[in-house]
Amino acid sequence: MTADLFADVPPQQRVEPIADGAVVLRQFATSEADAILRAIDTVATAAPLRRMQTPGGHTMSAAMSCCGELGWVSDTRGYRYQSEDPVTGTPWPAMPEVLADLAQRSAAAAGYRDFRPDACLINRYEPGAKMGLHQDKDEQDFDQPIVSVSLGLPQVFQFGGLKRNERPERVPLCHGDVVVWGGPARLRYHGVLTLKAGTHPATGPYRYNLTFRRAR
Ligand code: MD3
Ligand code: FE
Repeated sequence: MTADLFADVPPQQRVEPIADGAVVLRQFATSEADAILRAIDTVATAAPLRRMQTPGGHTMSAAMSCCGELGWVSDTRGYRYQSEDPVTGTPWPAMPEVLADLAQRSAAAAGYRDFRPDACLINRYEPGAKMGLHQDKDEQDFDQPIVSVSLGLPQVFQFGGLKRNERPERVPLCHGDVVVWGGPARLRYHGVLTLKAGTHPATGPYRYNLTFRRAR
């Protein structure tokens, strides 16, 4: 008889402030991960993951899609939010309830009581993929936070200052981790280092990151 002594022990959820205005909710999404991944599959069936062009003519290494009223788009004309997917020419898929609900509960746990995202950007990283230091400033109201959810392989997040030249801190983000970025952290430079190869039971060779935004 080998009873599972830990069957009823909840995952190690912790709240870690990582900077003024930024809170990591470790393992906040772990119990919902499979439902979130099914929602990502549903979105990606209608709005395929694609590698976008940068205004400078490069191809991003992360594959992206969006759901919600607005989606973030990059091409040689610039960065913007728009209501249609340029690949299909149709509106982005609606934000699945499981995603909208998670975003709202995460923001509330960090003190933002009525966060109603109108855009969710889905990033999928394969080994070798990264995202260089940048600011998220295509949204209209910087008083609104951004909620990020990491799933699958771990990846090192880089968190810099308000100027590109400040040396970034490194924070590993793992399966189920949620981060809420608001207040003075909202316009800080950030990015992720190159994803190392591996296999995660839930996502295989990939890391997914969802970012929930209020674009308008
Ligand atoms: C700090 N994504 O989609 S998530 C992005 O892992 C993006 O895919 C990264 O940066 C990723 O724009 C990082 C963490 C994150 C997201 C948005 C932020 C940190 C942030 C906005 C402001 C400050
Ligand atoms: Fe970003």
